[in-house]
Amino acid sequence: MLDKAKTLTHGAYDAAAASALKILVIHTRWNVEIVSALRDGVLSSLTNQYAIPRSNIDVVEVPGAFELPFATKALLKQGKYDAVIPIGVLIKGATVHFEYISEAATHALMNVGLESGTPVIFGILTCLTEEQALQRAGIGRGEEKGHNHGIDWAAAAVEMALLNQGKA
Ligand code: DLZ
Repeated sequence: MLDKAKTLTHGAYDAAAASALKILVIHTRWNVEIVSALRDGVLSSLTNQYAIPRSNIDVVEVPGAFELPFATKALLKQGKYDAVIPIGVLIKGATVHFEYISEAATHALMNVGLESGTPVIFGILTCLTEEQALQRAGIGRGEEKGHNHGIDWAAAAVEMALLNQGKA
């Protein structure tokens, strides 16, 4: 089976430029166990794979996925970040809440990235069940733990930040 992580991992890149990047991670307090695993996947990949010092990475919390676009836009005004990784988990429930928040947050995050000129990664899992979300955070309950998508989001953030700096 195709290793999904590999499809998002770039080839040769400017390692020195990557290690100097300043990254903003914003995560929700909803679905905290899954979100924490994704956040830790992001942080571990940025610091270990790309040698970005932890002091170059700010981590901010917001209530839920709906707040991620506003927080991204507000914090980008500081002008100090090369990329933003907003992290949230939406799990389909009995109402149409899921559809509204998924669609609104997805479009708004895309717009913040395009309007600000700073890469904003799509770090929201939109899942039909909790087990799907656990699998995508690498903490599945069964024998198969799944793959932590935070690793892919870190790779995407580094790749897009370097591209934005003309160092891709
Ligand atoms: C209200 C709500 C619901 C039902 N589900 C989720 C969810 O699965 N994941 C998530 O991140 N946030 C959820 N929220 C909260 C909204 O995103 C938002 O924080 C509140 O509606 C306040 O604006």
